[in-house]
Amino acid sequence: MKKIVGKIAGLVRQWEGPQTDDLVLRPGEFGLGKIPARLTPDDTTTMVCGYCSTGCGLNVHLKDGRAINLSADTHYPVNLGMACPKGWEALTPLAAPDRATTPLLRNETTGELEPVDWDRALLLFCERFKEIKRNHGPESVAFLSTGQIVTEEMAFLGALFKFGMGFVHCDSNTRQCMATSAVAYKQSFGFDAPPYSYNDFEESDVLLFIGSNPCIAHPILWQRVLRNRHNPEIIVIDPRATETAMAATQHFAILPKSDLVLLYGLANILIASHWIRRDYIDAHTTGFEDFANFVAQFTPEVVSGLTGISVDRLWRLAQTIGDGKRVSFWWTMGVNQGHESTRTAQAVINLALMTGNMGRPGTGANSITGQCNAMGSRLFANVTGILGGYDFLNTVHRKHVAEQLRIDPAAIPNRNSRSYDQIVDDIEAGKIKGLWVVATNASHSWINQSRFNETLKKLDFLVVQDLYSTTETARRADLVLPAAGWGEKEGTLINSERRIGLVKRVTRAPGQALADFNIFKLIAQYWGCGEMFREWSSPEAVFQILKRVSSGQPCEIDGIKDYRMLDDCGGVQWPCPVSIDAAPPATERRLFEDGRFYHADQRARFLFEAPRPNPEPADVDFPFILLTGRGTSSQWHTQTRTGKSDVLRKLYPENVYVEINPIDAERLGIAPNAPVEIASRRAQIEATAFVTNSVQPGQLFLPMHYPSVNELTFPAFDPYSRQPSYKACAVRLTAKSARL
Ligand SMILES: Nc1nc2c(c(=O)[nH]1)N[C@H]1C(S)=C(S)[C@@H](COP(=O)(O)OP(=O)(O)OC[C@H]3O[C@@H](n4cnc5c(=O)[nH]c(N)nc54)[C@H](O)[C@@H]3O)O[C@H]1N2
Ligand SMILES: Nc1nc2c(c(=O)[nH]1)N[C@H]1C(S)=C(S)[C@@H](COP(=O)(O)OP(=O)(O)OC[C@H]3O[C@@H](n4cnc5c(=O)[nH]c(N)nc54)[C@H](O)[C@@H]3O)O[C@H]1N2
Ligand code: SF4
Ligand SMILES: [Mo]
Repeated sequence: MKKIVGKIAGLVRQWEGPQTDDLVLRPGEFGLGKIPARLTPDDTTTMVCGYCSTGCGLNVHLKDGRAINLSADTHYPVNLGMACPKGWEALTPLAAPDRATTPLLRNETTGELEPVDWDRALLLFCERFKEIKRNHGPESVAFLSTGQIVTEEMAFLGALFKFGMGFVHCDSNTRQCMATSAVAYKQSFGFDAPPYSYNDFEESDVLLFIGSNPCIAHPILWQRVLRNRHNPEIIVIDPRATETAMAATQHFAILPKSDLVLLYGLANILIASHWIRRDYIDAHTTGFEDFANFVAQFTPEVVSGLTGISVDRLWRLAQTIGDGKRVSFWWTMGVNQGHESTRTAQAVINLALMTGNMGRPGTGANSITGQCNAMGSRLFANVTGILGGYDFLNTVHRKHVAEQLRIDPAAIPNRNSRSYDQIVDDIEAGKIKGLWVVATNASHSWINQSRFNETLKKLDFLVVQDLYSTTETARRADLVLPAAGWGEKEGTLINSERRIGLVKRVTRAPGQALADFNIFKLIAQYWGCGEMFREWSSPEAVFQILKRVSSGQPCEIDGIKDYRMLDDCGGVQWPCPVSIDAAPPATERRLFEDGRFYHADQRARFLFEAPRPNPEPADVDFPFILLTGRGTSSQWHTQTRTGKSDVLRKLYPENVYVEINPIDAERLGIAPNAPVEIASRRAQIEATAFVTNSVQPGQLFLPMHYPSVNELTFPAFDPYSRQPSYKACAVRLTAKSARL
């Protein structure tokens, strides 16, 4: 063991690199890979942004081989020279003083986190998790990870944990975000496949945004909408008059969580009015007759009563869809975060199928992803499916992947992992005793936060791997592993239109922080399964493994030769089989142009189910419905990164504020900017009143970026995707009582 440890200490030093001012980026290489030889140390290179799923290309300006500045890339096919404030400021958070620069271990006597070296940290990591496994079995340790590390790291983490370390249960923040889209697509199309390319924003003559606020959450995608030359009808379905709703041609301020009823009602009008494409339905789908019979009960009168939209406006909306030649349907968290979200997403898909708005330019049932690599985590993280979109329950799949990875098929679990909420339940029940949290700040972002944080106390060992030692989750850890961030390591990210883009190492991580990739490599060695991952030597080597594994799958990427090709092409969309005719592959591609879906019969399914009431409706004691979501384009989630930029901090309110309709404010004697209290059945928090017509009477909105917000939320989950319903719980609002 000693010999291995000595060797590994050497490896750590090697990966850290000397702590001098040497070049990070040398001519002829980037990070550990290759760049065009023309690059000089004071030149500019390009890479994709590491915040949202838009996946903008950024120019990185170098001095002496290190990044000193960023600007938007005018040639990248995604953003065409534009970037949002987070992108422009992406380097700043890397230099924050609270970066974790050494591993930190909790001193059991003082209770403080104290620096230790990597060797001690890794020995302890393995010792503690092995001890838990020995005493409680392979289901007693879990990890929670992310949609915000590169695909190669996600794949490594999932393979290491399940095949190498022999555990079963893991999930990621993608559950909070994209699980609904993944399940909905899989059931309807036969594979988790968002069909569009960004060009569709520009090609539509009608665009519907359902529970989606791109002006704030995907501002560069909104710029693509503004480039549309067809004078499009832009329809927003959102209880709030968001920035996007205000820019739309029609806004439907539906009652929260009434989307399913609305979408079934629209289907009913479209069918009754023959505004459907019978030829498309007959040729490419199954289940339409049953669906048509089912939606007949959703008459405009019934739907109007349940959604708050007048019968006239329902007709107008249906007609706009029916008259449209190229209609695209876009949805985001207003749909995905709900108690019946999978069926709601499928109700959107059904509208696109029945009107034949699929596979043609400017059409599609299009879920917009959230995090920079949520799509990577859906297909390549080894969490909900085996690497490359395979199924853990399928013997043939397990055997195939094992062959491709050259491992024993018995190393691949033959059952699915517990989902995030079930992992939390298992911790509470004492079944899961060890937890490893990688690149997510669960203590802030998980629903019904106080219970989550209480539950963490039941763990025997909590490891947090993050850029910062100060996150709400890291502060609760027994062991903190310091990670390098975006720009300090390399790999690929997959954006909302399935485009695989490249991230490069353009600056050095501080102190002893290591790329997640190298942390996983070290853990494999210390755990004793290093041999299994011998081929996983660098991110690009893993990329080659993922090409091999996913070959023949809908998400295949065999035709992407190497990182250099990604760099030259401005990213490449999947699928990209070796046989792809264009070289380099066409800049923008959409799926299902031939009407063939991924089910065995090549037909898409109409899936539906009776709507169910919101599990926590407003009542006499808690008369408001609380909506939550993104506040400004300068804030990112739990603010661990965006909160570190002076520039971004100037662009949003420092303290938590709540949007209140003027009618409610007046009734409750709440003046603009006055302090208020918001209480749910779980907690009470304070906020500043933002009196605005953007929310309807009886509703409140809190941005998710402030740590107290999830103390209020109610833990309801969609039964199919297990995605939390963050956007609707019952609360009470009062003016803050004057201090005595
Ligand atoms: N600036 C910024 N951009 C981001 C992020 C960020 O943190 N900051 N996060 C990224 C991530 S991970 C994600 S997932 C995306 C999220 O992107 P979006 O989903 O667009 O953002 P949200 O604000 O969460 O939710 C969208 C809208 O859903 C509405 N809504 C609430 N309840 C309902 C309902 O019952 N029905 C309907 N139809 N609408 C409802 C809300 O009012 C809100 O305006 O943004 C990504 N982009
Ligand atoms: N009320 C409410 N709650 C919500 C939502 C909502 O709409 N309303 N939205 C949900 C959604 S859609 C999402 S996606 C989640 C997001 O929730 P989180 O994932 O918890 O939010 P982030 O702040 O993005 O946390 C990412 C963490 O990873 C760290 N990190 C960044 N890069 C790296 C890296 O390369 N390596 C490592 N090791 N660490 C890294 C960051 O410092 C940060 O601590 O929040 C969910 N929570
Ligand atoms: S829109 Fe998204 S990908 Fe583009 S610069 Fe902003 S955060 Fe980065
Ligand atoms: Mo998300």
